[in-house]
Amino acid sequence: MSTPNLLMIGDATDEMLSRLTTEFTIHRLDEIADLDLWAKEHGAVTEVVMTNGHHGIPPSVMAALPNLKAAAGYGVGYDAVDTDACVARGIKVSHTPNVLNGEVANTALLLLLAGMREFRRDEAWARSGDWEMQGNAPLTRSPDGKTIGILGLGRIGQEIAKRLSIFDAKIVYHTRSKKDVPFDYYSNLVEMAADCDVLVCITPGGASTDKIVNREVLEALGPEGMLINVSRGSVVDEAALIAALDSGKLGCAGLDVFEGEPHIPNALKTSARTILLPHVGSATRETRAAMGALTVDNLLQWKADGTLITPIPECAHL
Ligand code: A2R
Repeated sequence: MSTPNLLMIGDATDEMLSRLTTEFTIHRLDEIADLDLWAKEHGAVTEVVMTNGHHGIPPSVMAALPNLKAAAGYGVGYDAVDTDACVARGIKVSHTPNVLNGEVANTALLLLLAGMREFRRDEAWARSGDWEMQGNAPLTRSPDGKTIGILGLGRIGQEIAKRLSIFDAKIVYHTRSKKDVPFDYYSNLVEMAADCDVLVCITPGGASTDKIVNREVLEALGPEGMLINVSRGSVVDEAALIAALDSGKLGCAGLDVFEGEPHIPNALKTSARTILLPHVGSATRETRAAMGALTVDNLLQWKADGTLITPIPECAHL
């Protein structure tokens, strides 16, 4: 059986590797000391790469692989991939939609509850002895019956809306085009933020959403408002977020993603108004296994017939 080259950008789980090693000859980018030298021997005969939402396909790899035909991404977001360049070269790209919807929605709910019920403070109150020394912890806010705005009502956004129904929340949303859903639509994000207790960001990253949550949106959300970001760090203007939290113009923020991750600004780390997670929206064993399986399925299908199971929309015609 032939085992074509596969260039692996970033990591893979043991389960993924055990399925891939019998089908491909794997070259790991992080083990290649000199890419130009490697490319002289392997570049022209390497037609497929595996990558993830963080690394995308670096320009150096695009240049080193003149006959690249397919790229399988582990993750649903692909803003790190230059899709125009891929389409221009006829490179098919896949991602892993749907299999992580529930988990990312769970993460949004975790941040919502932790923020409104001040989980960090109350947990410390119980642990530190403050309860005995100072008495009962101050009251918090209930998530029940609040107005929750969802920025981006796609696969994951709709799952978040479904799970929020347990709080009897009023759901509203902002996207570029109105959807056929039983929720109020706002064509203006600032106006929606002004009417919301909580704003949940779950759009893709990239140019069209860059810093879409700006000072105006954050201040419209207001001193009692909560921002939740489980999309991409680029969607929120981080400097404006820090200023809004520091001045009390925004109540609190639950963040899984950051502009310069894995770096998190100190102002966010030290703020009592933030709940922070290290980009773990989909990071459970079960969900990562499903994402890994779909990534490998895409690679095996490409090897079998040159097609992908879950191509990104931009490449679906290729
Ligand atoms: O705008 P529309 O009508 O295309 O709706 C999409 C919305 N969206 C935007 N909303 C406002 N302004 C924009 N510039 C904008 N661009 C896109 O985001 C749609 O409702 C939603 C994306 O939904 P899906 O494509 O189904 O993505 P999915 O699977 O929900 O994942 C969203 C993102 C990933 O790209 C990762 O960055 C992250 O969640 O894990």
